[in-house]
Amino acid sequence: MAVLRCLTGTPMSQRHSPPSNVLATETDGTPWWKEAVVYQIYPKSFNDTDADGIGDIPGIVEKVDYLDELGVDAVWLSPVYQSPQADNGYDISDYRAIDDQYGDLEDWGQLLAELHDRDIRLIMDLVVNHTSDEHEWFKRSRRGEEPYDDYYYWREGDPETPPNNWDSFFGGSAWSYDDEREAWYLHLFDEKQPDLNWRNPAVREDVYDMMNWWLDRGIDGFRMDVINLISKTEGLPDGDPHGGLVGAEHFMNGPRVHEYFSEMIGQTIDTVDREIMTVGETPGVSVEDAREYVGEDGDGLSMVFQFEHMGVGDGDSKWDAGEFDLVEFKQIFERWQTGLAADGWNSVYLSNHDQPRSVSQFGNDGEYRQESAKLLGTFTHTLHGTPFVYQGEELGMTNASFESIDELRDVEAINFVEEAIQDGDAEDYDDVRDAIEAVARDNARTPMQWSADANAGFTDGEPWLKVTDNYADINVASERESRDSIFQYYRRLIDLRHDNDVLIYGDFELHYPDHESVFAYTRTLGEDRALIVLNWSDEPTTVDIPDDIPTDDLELAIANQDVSTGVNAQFELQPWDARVYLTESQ
Ligand code: ISL
Repeated sequence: MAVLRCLTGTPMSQRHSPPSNVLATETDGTPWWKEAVVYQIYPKSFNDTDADGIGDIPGIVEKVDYLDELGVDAVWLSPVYQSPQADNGYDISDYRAIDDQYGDLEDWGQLLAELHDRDIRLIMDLVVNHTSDEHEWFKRSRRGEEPYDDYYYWREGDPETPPNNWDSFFGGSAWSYDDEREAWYLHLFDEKQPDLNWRNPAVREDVYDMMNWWLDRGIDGFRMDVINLISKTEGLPDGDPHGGLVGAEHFMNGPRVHEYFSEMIGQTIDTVDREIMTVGETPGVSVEDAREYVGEDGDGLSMVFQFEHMGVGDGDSKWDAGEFDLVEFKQIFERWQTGLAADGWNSVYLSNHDQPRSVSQFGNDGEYRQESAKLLGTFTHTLHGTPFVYQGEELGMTNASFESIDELRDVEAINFVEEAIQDGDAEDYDDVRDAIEAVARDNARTPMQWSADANAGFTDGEPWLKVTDNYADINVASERESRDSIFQYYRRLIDLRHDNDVLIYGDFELHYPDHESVFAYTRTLGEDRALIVLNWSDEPTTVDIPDDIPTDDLELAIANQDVSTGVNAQFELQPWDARVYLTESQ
């Protein structure tokens, strides 16, 4: 692992005055983010210190030692900027201010300092495909004021007929009519999230200025929200109406996306003297697209979040979650692991604030919750790429139960229920409850479970979204106490990854591609090898060890159940068995 040091007062930026609290990597030429484990914080649900039922930045500061104890190297902080909260902060009305509910810039500065004191980096969320409709730019744009009149996609025409047939990600048309300007505006998400017009150079310049403003404050990177949606096909033509999100071919990985990315990186990240991490959130991206974003001759992003594995088994819509198919899941990972090995870098994740809880989606959150949560962690920490842990994943937090629509908070989920009832697909909430409890984003957003105290120790007030019922059993306090807990296992996994370059840089090779429940792979780096064997199922299974897996010098490094340390001719695997073997020399 690269050693980190805290630099104070050393000029780091080529542009302006030096940020006062910057972490630099001892220069061995390796970008720090390749060796890092990143922890995502969803601030609204992390820790509340002022009893308003909403998490806040002082609440995160209070828990910085917890992050340090877990051993993570960086925090990705979901948006804390000023926002009307139509989409929990992904609708920003001022990029340079902290929302009152979270604190202020001083609190934020303290958070950065506390993290950096512990050699933990801070990645900020960058949401620039759209702003809030309450952003100054939009307010002026809707009045037709120069130079903002062309900052968004405006189209005049019949107020009854949207300019094209594009869908919004959150249901309904991607267009809303604005009475003030007497024109339609485009919003790929909520109507309170108008899309910025990236074709306008002034928009791009304003975005880059804002990014530089944050870089000058000493941050370590950006997670870039739906960044591959920023370029739209010229003329905004109708999309193919059959299947999927209508219009996607005109706004995902659009015609000028590479130009915008290179320009953005060139004018922001590249002007900074320290290593900055960027992770682009890129729905609908293929390995080939990704290589162009992150490869050596690519646009300069460090890595992207791809979504292929998250939708395995889904029907036409995300609400139509089908049977998980491990063989397909393995094929997807093999493609990404090998596809970005020589040129590029992967991100590895199974959960975030938009997805159900990973142990509920990919594991067994009942009888085998402990084992399967540990298996999923073993998986994400032993692949090529930077692992991301979403808050509560390290405790094996599960999906929630929502008795009625009144308990939901997410605009996407509420729209879905309302539309289903309106369209006659459901009579009432109960008809769609299963879909909500399987996939709604609110599942991931329930308050972090700190203890068995009231409201899971998250707040002394009324939580903005209800706490999951199982908090008395699943919480940080109890996980910390038990040696065998999921939390302690995550700590060991993170250490193991830090201590073994083969787990970071090793080439990936898949074994048993057609096996329906065993996911096994080797990572190889020079003489060093790691063998990872996972039984992704509720059933015990035995597999012969094929000749292409060299086992003579392998030793067990970590396992989620009691197993003997050596490797015999067969693996006898318990349900959700997870093992990592390493060559002895390591
Ligand atoms: O969650 C989704 C719908 O089920 C995804 O399609 C999600 O909307 C998409 O991944 C983009 O997500 C990001 O941008 C959205 C915001 O709501 C999400 O929270 C954010 O992660 C708009 O800013």
